[in-house]
Amino acid sequence: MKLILMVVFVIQFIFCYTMQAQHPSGGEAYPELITHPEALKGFQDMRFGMFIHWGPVALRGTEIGWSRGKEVPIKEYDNLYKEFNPVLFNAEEWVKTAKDAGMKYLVITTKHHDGFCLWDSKYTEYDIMSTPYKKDILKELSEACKKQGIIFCAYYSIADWSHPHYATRYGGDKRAVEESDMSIYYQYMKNQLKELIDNYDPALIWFDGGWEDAYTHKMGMDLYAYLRALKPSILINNRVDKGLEGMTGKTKSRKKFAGDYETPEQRVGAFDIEYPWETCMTICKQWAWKPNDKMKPLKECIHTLLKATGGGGNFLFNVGPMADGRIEQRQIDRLKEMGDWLKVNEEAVYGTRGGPYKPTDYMVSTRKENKIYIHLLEKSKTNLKLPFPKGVKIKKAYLLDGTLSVSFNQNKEAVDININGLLPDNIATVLVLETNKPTNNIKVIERFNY
Ligand code: FHN
Repeated sequence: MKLILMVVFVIQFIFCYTMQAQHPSGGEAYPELITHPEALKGFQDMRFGMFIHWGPVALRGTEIGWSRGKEVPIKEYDNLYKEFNPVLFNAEEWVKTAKDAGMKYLVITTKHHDGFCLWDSKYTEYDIMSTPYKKDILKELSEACKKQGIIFCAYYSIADWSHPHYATRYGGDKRAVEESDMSIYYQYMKNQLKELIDNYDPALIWFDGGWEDAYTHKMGMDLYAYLRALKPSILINNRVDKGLEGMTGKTKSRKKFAGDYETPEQRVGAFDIEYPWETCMTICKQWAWKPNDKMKPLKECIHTLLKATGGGGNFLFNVGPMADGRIEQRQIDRLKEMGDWLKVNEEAVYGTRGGPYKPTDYMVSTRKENKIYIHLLEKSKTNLKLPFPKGVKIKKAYLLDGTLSVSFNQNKEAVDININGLLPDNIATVLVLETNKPTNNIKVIERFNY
């Protein structure tokens, strides 16, 4: 009997593992590599993360990297680190801000295009240990994340305008590039990335800045394979390679290029529940801190989160801390408002996947186990007539916040739903349809007039 049970268990395990969507992720040079299934599931279950763009440029309030040689003269920009002393930096507070927002992971610019490193790197003096602050930001932040249960992740720029062997400067910098040797710079990157993995154990590397021709498709695939060999469960975005079509985040050919997920930027990605993606967006206008920058209203922040999750993606929302180490109180307050909404409605976000209804201006949908969550984005829309798949029976319909009663009438191909009263939440109200079977396999419902 025991042997039979063992055999059954092994068959079930093999079936489950092979049934998980297997995403080729190593590119054409490494067809055997696939995205680590459990790591990907964990990433997608988290749905919502904090992006942080920070560095000595906060002293000037201009854009990180891009203001070098424009609003800030190059020599001045490259010497800001000598003034950088974020004495009010408190890793525990930053992580608590993410946690209070309902964010489950945190991605920080360990090195942006300007080349300044927020950690104690053996491979350069242009790092946090050369500033008056002299403390390892990444050490403090990764430890605070671990302590508070937030997943620590590292943004790393391939573009590095301060490294003598990085192949190009950029528009603002008229200096001729020394006889750069990209193979030397490539080894520098591998050394630093190994440092990051060995010392701070990020769950994910968020690459950026791989646009120059001198950084090749082969380099991208080799770097992906190198990192997966260092840490098999690590996730790596599609910007490690050359597949990115501009800022769309869409990879030209998913098998040809390396990367585990796509990265549409400053916009909600297209509906896609087959391939993982994450929208990244700024809470203000600028990625790095800017005085009096225009901040997004709460409704837009939450609707963006819901449209991303309803579309099958994650949402990585960016804050830019100030030079003294604090995140602006108004940004903290906005994120706390998002967290308060999520506290009531978190079941409809975390652990869900997009669909089955494609997002509209009035509603998005998510699903998990035997439930479909309809996120109603307009208060006036209280009567719904939605196509509904044959063979799936709705057992219960109710508002997640329990405020109003709901009645429904299901026929062979549709369901009429009536919410008795004006939707209470000015931001979004979640309607739950509890069914008689799992909902994740319901085919996508494209057209419906709601
Ligand atoms: O040039 C960077 C920019 O500064 C910022 O880091 C964004 C975030 O995704 N990525 C690049 C622009 O696509």
